[in-house]
Amino acid sequence: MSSADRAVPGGGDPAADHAAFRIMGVVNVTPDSFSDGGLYLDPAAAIAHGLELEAEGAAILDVGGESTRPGAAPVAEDEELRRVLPVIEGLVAAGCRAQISIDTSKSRVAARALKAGATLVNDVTALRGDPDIAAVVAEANADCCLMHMLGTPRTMQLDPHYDDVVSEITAFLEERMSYAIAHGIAADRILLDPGIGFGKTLEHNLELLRRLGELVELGRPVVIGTSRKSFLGKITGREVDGRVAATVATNVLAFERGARVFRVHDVAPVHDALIVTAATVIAPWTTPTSTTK
Ligand code: HH2
Repeated sequence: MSSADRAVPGGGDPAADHAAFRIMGVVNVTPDSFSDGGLYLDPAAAIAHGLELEAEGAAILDVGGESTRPGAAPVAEDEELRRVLPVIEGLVAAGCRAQISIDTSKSRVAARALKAGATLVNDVTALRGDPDIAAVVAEANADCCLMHMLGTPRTMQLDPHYDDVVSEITAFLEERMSYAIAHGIAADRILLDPGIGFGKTLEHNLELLRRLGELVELGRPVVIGTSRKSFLGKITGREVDGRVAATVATNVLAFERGARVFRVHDVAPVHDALIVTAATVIAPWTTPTSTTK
């Protein structure tokens, strides 16, 4: 089934569900990502995986060459480029219609990826990691996802503490948005992400999901990334490959609370769950064949 003929709210118009939500499918070109490390290191495998996620309903493909799992070692710039560029080029050459996102904190990787066809920079440091990255995003007039992280991937899970996790992250994202705008990035290009699992305990993650509406009030689309993460394993007792249902639950809940972009590994089940949720909570659902009785 192609992405164009999926059933969506609005009677079959794919634009309708993209207006309600956008799924960002994860394409990790890494040996060490926490749930799929090593599966798509070969560019051909990563490209095929990205196209499959697009066919399943991903509106965005997030291509990453450096793992951010707790304790992950940094990757050299050349190696990161070697991993991601052939994949972005291959997706473009294959006629991929999904927006291509580059998951990086390095300005040179972002610049080369944007030149190759990416139009979104997903920076888990929210433009704090590389002083030149904001200018690269601004220059390309690209979209930009600003994510909250406490510390670095090496240190973030060492006893994270907040007085009020939601108001502190809201203030952080507001400040990062001002920084981005001051560096020439248009406000309407910015996406905001609380960074589930990045320097947060299980309770912090749940509190963020519960009070997501406070982040939505910042006025930019909120991105949520719960996919297969360890807090879901702590609650369900399941290993990474058994966390799809838990991932679906958190994404449905986040949608209902106002999130609009969903970064996931398992696109098909999340897409089905969100079209049903969107049909229920947003648009009146009418099927193309429905009759009025
Ligand atoms: N989570 C991960 C990586 N990048 N970007 C955003 N905006 N939001 C997230 O929640 C997020 C992210 C971690 O997931 P994954 O890419 O599967 O793992 P790894 O970092 O180990 O490659």
